[in-house]
Amino acid sequence: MLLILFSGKAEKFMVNIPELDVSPVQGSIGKSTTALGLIECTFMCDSEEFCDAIYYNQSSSRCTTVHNQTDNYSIQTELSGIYYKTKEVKTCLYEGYEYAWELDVCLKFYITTTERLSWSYSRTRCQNEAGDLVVVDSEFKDKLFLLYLNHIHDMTSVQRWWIGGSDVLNEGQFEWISGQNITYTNWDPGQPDNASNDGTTNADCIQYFFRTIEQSFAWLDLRCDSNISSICESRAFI
Ligand SMILES: [Ca+2]
Ligand SMILES: [Ca+2]
Repeated sequence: MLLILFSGKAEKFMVNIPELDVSPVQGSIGKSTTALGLIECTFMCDSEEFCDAIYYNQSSSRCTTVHNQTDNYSIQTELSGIYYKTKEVKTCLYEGYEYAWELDVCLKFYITTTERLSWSYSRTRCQNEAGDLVVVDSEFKDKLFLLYLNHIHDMTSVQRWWIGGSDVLNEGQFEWISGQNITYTNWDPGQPDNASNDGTTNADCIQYFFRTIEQSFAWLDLRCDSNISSICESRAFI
């Protein structure tokens, strides 16, 4: 959704997906190459203007992107370690939201200085746009956000992002705003510590924070009244 780095002309015909045990599909192969995982494979598709679907073979790590695919499969299937996912296009109702086909949600990244707000004000703004702060409840979603945020960081140097989790209700008991317990986590080592990096306590809200040594984002707890960037998610429409 964020990258248009590659564009190519694609022709329609029946193709076999290399190394994958799937029937020929209508379309043409964009790339067929090694990817580190399913996320990297979906990101490869993002970077291709005409990509409509990916096939990812977990055992061989081969990612194949397909252009102009017309066959209509379900959103995601897993067949003996082979993942298939279509790059659907849906509409987002509110301005500035973009459809993330990998997650089937609309996302908006509030980036600029004037857009930086406290956790609760950021949350209210998302709710006014028929959504809420993003809930990062799976490794897939987290890894995808790490790629998005690293990409945005390269362009804007934004280092902090509110997401929809806190221990406001019960100190030490972090939960998502959806009410789900937090099971998957990506805490930076030593976090959460109920402290912010200015030495103050009562850090109750979860942020993605850019770690300069690792050059990647992880979760930290931070005071909820800190004004930082935020990520909203809302339902997509067909
Ligand atoms: Ca806390
Ligand atoms: Ca902390």
